[in-house]
Amino acid sequence: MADEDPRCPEGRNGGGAGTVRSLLGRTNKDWWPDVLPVEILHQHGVSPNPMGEDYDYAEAFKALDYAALKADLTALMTDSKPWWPADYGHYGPFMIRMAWHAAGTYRVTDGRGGSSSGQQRFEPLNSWPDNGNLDKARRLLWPIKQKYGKHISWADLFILAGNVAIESMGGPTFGFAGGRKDVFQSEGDTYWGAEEQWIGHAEHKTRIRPDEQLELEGPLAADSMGLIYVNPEGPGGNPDPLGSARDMRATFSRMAMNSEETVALTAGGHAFGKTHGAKPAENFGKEPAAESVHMQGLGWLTDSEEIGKGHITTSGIEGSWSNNPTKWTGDYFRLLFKYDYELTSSPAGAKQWTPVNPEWEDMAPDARDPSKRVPTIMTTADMALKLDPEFRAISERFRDDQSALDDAFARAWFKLTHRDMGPKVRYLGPEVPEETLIWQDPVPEGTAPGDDEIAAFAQKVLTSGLSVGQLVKTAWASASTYRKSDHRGGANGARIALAPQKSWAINEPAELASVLAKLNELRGSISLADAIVLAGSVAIEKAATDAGFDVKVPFTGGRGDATQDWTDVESFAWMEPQADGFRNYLRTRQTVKTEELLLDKASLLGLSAPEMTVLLGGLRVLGANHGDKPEGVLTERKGQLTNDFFVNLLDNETFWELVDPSSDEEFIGHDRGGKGEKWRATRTDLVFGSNSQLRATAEVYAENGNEEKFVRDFIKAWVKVMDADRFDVT
Ligand code: HEB
Repeated sequence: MADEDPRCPEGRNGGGAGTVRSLLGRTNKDWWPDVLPVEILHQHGVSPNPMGEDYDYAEAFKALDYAALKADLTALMTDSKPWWPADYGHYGPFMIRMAWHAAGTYRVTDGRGGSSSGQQRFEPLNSWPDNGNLDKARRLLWPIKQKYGKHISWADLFILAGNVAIESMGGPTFGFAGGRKDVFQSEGDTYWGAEEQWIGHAEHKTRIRPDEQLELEGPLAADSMGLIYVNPEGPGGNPDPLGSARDMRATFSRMAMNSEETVALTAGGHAFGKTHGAKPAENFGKEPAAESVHMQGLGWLTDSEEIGKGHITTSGIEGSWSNNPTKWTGDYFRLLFKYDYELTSSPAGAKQWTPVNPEWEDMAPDARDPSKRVPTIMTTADMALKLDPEFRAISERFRDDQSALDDAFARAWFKLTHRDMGPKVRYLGPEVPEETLIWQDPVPEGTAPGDDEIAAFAQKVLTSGLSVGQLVKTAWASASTYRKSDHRGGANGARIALAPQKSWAINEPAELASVLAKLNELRGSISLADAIVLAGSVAIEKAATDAGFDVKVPFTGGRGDATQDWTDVESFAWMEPQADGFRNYLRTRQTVKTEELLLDKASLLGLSAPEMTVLLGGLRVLGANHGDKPEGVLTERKGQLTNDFFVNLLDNETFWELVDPSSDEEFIGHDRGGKGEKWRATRTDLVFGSNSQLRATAEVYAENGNEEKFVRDFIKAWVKVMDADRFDVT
């Protein structure tokens, strides 16, 4: 059933059944009210980015001395600093954890999170419980960041440091691509959860609660706010390895990782380093965002004498997984299967698993004193790899075949750290792998049609019998899958003609199939992807001409057509829209207000409020509503590109009533004093009259003298969406 679909992007489980939540949940201001509100300086289009408009990161990256940077990173790994000494004299494991936590916030449902903008530098991530002490890892990198300056972003540096760390300990990597541009403020558009308490707090509840029929709320990908994936001590702190396996599957699948990738990543990661729980957590300071100014952005203060002894607490769990924690070996699986493990407690009181009667050689060196040996450990999440039957089969295979683990780990790590970068054309640097991978959503190169071809096709489209509404809707359906969060989707590739998109309810499969069949018949050698966009442009030009405006819709050809074989159906399935306000579509009522879903969609498309407004008003009068429903079509001349939506919405002579008092989704517009029905509208339409900021924008488009401005602004915003994924030409 649709309303039980765990993929539903805005979720319905937050805080318990029936809860209405806001789009963004708890924000930085709620968690840390005292943080200086620097954002007040960046209103009305003022940018917080000190690099300025002219800075081109891709250009700057090309001038980077990549080999020198890698050599400096390699040297850093074993250059232990007294203010935060390296465990075993090697920062490698610490850097891997930093890189993994930078990438691991990604979720495939809305494409947000991930490493691509360096968000770990800002609240909330810099202060998340699971990111404990990673502030030091970033500080250790500062001299290198300072040295290479504009040529390497923080976001790229985090991931590259992870790669160099793996390589410097003998581990396998698959490649590295640069191209992650830093931003200079906390991303305000990401919903991280509705929790009012951090994990560890007595009131805190895990998000996956099978007893209460609670699944992981969409779009989230971790079992608690502040964690990257699952609670290492087990579900809700219970040392239940099978429950942990269940939660691992739920959370890792939210980033389109299968079980093999999940096992390879976790075991491969835990080949290295250790957990930290040498002292009870009360002995340690607050998170960075809550600390005093003299701490200079560092948090989780540990007494310097304690640091020297290695008495650090991060997760609270204490010990390493392997007897060789700074070397890539098969020891993780060897020990996991060689010993029985018993539940024990760390000095900090965390639940962990210790091998029964380990042999001396299977014990690990002490992090500060290699002459001492200490027992290894497993977390409850690690025990899941042995006790869950499906995970166990994979683990045994990896135990017996090191090269299979090498390959699976290297590939899964590359996917983890690059999958939010979008298509391969965005990759930079000398270590970009040749091989094309299905999760890169590859699209074969296209050829731009010539002017004559375009003109001939346009002529055929106009006499094809397809309506303006059909053509506009198809082009919109194709292009509007784009999301700036992970640069997936978009019109290039024409994946709208492939599974799963061609059968998404939002795309009205039967009608879509007939429009695509017609376009295929007419397009000649033009790619289907280009033909879809071009047909939409032709329709808009006609609609503008019919309204009395002589305008051109700019078209940039050259899109290619993807194949079904190179389309990751499962991972695209997560992208199915549950709502699209631009087509006045709502699958089922969500826990957030329907107009918030429009805002979310506009944000993923990278639109401003004026762009969202002008597009929505234009799409309504062009007839692009899902199922051709009448709501919001506030015009007597559907199919013409006019500002009628705004003029009629803001007409003082109309008043609005609920269609049915049991639902606040649909409304009837009456003439004041009259009873006759004039219009129908949804919440998504009416918000442009009720919200003060959107109303102010709608007024501009309803004003006398702005009719042509409306048409021109619509076309500009339209083309922006059509070309949003054209990294091949920009
Ligand atoms: Fe990990 C660490 C958990 C996955 C890599 N980890 C860790 C810890 C914990 C964990 C608790 C500790 C922290 C402290 O310091 O205290 N993980 C975990 C979980 C999971 C994971 C639960 C899911 C299942 N990892 C992972 C992955 C990776 C990793 C995927 C990659 C790939 N880790 C890691 C490392 C480390 C860790 C490298 C170490 C760090 C140091 O040494 O510092």
